[in-house]
Amino acid sequence: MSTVIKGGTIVTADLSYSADVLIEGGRIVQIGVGLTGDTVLDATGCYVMPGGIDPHTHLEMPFMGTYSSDDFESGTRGALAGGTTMVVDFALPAPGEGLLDALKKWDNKAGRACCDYSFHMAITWWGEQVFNEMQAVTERGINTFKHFMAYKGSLMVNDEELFASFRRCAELGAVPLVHAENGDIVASMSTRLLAEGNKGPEAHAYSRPSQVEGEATNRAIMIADMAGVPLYVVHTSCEESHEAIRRARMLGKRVWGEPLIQHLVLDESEYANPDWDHAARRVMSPPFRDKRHQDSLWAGLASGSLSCVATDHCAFTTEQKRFGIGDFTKIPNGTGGLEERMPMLWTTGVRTGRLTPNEFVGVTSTNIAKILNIYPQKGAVLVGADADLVVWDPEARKVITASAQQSAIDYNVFEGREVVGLPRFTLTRGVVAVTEGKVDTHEGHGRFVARQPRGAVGQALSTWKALTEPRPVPRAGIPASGV
Ligand code: DUC
Ligand code: ZN
Ligand code: ZN
Repeated sequence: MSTVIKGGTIVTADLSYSADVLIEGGRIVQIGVGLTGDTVLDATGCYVMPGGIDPHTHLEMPFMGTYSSDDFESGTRGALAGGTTMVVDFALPAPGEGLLDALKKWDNKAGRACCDYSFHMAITWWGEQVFNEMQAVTERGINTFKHFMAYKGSLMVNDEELFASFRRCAELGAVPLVHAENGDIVASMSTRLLAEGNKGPEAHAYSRPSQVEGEATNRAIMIADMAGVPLYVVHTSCEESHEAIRRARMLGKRVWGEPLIQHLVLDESEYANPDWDHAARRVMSPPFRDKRHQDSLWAGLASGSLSCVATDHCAFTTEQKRFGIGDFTKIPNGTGGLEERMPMLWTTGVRTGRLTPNEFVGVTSTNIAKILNIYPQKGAVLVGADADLVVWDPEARKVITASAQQSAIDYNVFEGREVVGLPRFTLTRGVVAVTEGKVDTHEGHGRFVARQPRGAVGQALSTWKALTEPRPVPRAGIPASGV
């Protein structure tokens, strides 16, 4: 059985052109004009693009005394509804738990996924077992390791542990990821805010100003440089962090930054809303920022200093958020966005002229596929690539509302906003999962996507060599440098 997508304009990260796409066995087998197939999908007036890849989700994650409420079924159903055809979730070992044991748990949960998926492995503690198991994890097809520089007392690792883990990543050809916020300062500010009687959700934002993110991003970049490894900075939300990434890239370092759709669209005024539930539903880390930071993120996406747009989808119900009444530090951190990422970015990015359609494809799909080393299996419209595709109707519109969403939670942080640009069809390995808003997904259809290590990286590695190469031994009276 074959499927042909007819009459659309193919839009990739590099170019746009009119052609049909023929699919067989879950893959693209031909691209050309006048193609025929058993099933025809009409793409007239639409763009045919690689399905989105969300590199940052937390589905059914144990966190802050509860579990995030979207699991791999509802989360990936929402993803497909919004044009995303692959998610990368975080396997999170509890402190002291082995990486392979954690991976087993995530394998089980992800068995319910409706679209393809992969994992990053979190390094939440350090020891010989972690060091050894990192190799086994890479052999299982995971080439990225996440480090929390915040969440002191639970997930946070210190600088010594960061350096050791980054060095291990360098040896394995893996890429470290960081949640870059200075956890010591956040903890200290939170204690003080609470002591001064600031207990509401607005204090969450006061406890994590942009400087804590800028400082941690700078520190992580320097540690990665000394370890001779590239670095991926998740949820880049502010100018200070973006500035550090921009500078590092200008100096030839491989550092990537990932803004979230929430930070691009929603700002800190959400926390000033007098409705406690409204503000608490928007508590996430890093918090929403002001327009200056948002403008910086948009500029970074357009100029290429920032690489991917993600969601950090970590959805909690209102009931779960209310664990933090009377103490903002107990509000589970996280917001949803999987279903809205692509339509919202199209509406606020492409329709406003901030991004071209090709740049949209780059930041929602192709760039991350390249960083994760799965291009062109994913992130491409090319013969041989997986038929993870979205037929995008740039004129279709809807108003976002929780009552129509796929997510399991009871509200939507984008409630009431109109989006223009939606999938006419979403295909996951050739199977049509969404037709004009009608979702027809299959639990368990998703497969794990293995990712090979990227291998040694020239420039970054040379820093490590320079630091570790044997130096001339100074002799008495003769300066080693000859100066
Ligand atoms: N930030 C969140 O808001 N939720 C999950 C983890 C994180 O870093
Ligand atoms: Zn994070
Ligand atoms: Zn996250």
